[in-house]
Amino acid sequence: MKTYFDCDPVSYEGADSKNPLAFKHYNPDELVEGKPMKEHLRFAAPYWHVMRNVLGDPFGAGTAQMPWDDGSDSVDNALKRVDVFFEFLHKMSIEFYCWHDRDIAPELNDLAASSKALDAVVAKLKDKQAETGAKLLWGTACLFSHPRYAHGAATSPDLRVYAYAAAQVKKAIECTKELDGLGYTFWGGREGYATLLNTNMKRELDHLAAFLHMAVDHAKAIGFDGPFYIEPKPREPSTHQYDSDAAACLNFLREYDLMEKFRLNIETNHATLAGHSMEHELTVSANAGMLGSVDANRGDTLVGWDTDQFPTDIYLTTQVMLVVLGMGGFTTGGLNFDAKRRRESHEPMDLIYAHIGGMDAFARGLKIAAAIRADGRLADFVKQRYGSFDSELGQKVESGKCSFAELEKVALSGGEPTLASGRQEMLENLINEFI
Ligand code: XUL
Ligand code: CO
Repeated sequence: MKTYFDCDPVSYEGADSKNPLAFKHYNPDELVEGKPMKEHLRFAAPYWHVMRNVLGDPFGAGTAQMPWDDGSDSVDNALKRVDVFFEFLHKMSIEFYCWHDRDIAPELNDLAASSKALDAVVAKLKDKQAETGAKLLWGTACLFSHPRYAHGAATSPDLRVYAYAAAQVKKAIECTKELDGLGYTFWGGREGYATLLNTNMKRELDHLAAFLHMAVDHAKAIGFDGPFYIEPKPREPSTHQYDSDAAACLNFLREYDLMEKFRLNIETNHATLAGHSMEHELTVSANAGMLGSVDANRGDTLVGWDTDQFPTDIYLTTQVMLVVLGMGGFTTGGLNFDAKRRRESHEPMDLIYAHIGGMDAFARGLKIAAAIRADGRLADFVKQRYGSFDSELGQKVESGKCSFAELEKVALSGGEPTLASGRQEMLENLINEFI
């Protein structure tokens, strides 16, 4: 069979290798904290960026060379892409992947025709999964590209659009189940508004919640057990998106009684667009027991939009892996590279280099995070910082059994508290000992 990526499968050669087509740090079977790296990291490739992103930007057309693609919306072309994608997964040793319905199959003239096309591609994906062992990390429906969703999908003011979106999600969940997908994602790019002048926010949120409850019911009806993920993002394409950050999503899920089936899928570039660090968003999610999966990428501080670049910053990957190890690792989720090459990196081989970089950066982050945990000084410092709450009185506060009157007595008799240093700089030095 013709191959499209001009290299052997990428393998681990160690930190001294100068081979740009080798892993320097990602050694899939190497044990970290007693578990193989590949099981910690659970890398996934996104079909939309790997196969469908033409690398356009708001100022210019696409540049990506896709010698396998005839540029048509035919089912044949869609089926051909599947072979190329699985060649890519194999060469990268990436075991998981993710898709939107409209990435893998074309949107045709009517819904029934689009669904039929989807069935044909899903059948081929199923065969390829069986042949290679690759697994679907999550599926999702694209409810943001087509003009019908200009005013939103599950928050559209037009019930006919809402129904269309429901039908699309119903089918996408069924396809996810057909492929033994481990989860299903909702990212609401158009679920928000451009102006509040024309928007009834309360009604839109009620509609969104009703939509998600119907999704939960349908998953139950067809026996799809995996979690649903909500992926927070504050804006782009909408001016404001309702799933703006992890805290807003958690509030929404709690308010509408959706906590049970949902987890969060946290993406780096969305965190930073929300004015948070990735570490913050992951910590908020993990503290609520709701961190499900990660879209691993990064933004560019000098460019204002969601550039979806590959993660290469070891400090960032260390922070991510500290939270992931801290919560005991992924269960259904993983690290999906929701990342694309720069417009100038237009050759198929650039996909290989890009993913090698992301995988090596996370392998290093994993090893560093594990070393920091084994060392223990960081965790000890944080534990001691809250030590006063380990006292009898502190435990009374934490268990909700204390009163203001009791605390007032302590304050009156204790004098002015002497504060301990937060030692931020010392801790930053400590982290750098490992990086
Ligand atoms: C958009 C984004 C999406 C979701 C899936 O910013 O991250 O690709 O991950 O719809
Ligand atoms: Co994403």
